[in-house]
Amino acid sequence: MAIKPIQIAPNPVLRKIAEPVEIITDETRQLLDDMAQTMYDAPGIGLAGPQIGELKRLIVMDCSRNDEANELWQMVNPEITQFSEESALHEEGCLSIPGHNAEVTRPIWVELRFLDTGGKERQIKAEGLLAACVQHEIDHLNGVLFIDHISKLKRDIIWRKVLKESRQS
Ligand code: GNR
Ligand code: NI
Repeated sequence: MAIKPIQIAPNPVLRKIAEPVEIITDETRQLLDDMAQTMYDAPGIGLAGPQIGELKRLIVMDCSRNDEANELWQMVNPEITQFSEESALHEEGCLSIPGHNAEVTRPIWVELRFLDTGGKERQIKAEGLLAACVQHEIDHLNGVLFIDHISKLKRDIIWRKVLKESRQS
């Protein structure tokens, strides 16, 4: 297991489309374990491949509360197959846009299909924070960031600060 450096905006890798994983090997599982360790270390509730510079359709999530047992999800090629008509606002942040948060409107539940670490196809319905998180992570696989879901005014304010911070570091 290893903690990998998290890529920060405006790094262009965060705007690329990640490639599906054709075969799940020990290397894939190693990468998913490194992603989990990186997520827990950050700490965050989710992490997608492009955030550690790996343009592969891999995500990890753990939305359990601090007083609950860990609930680690490791997903290969996740796809949303259905989403609720009803939406809700959630405060979101992103490890690749540190220090900035915004309220994002998203469907309150999604059904998704993915391969687990053994290559088995699984289908689940995600609700609550897990639903918001999985949509945020799948967005990363498509080069989309949470700021793309907010008003242009708010996005421009955050983006100006992101650019300024990147020049200072
Ligand atoms: O740690 C994170 N918190 C979070 C809060 C609300 C909705 C989504 C997230 S994901 C984020 C970690 C991250 O950047 N994942 O890509
Ligand atoms: Ni993120």
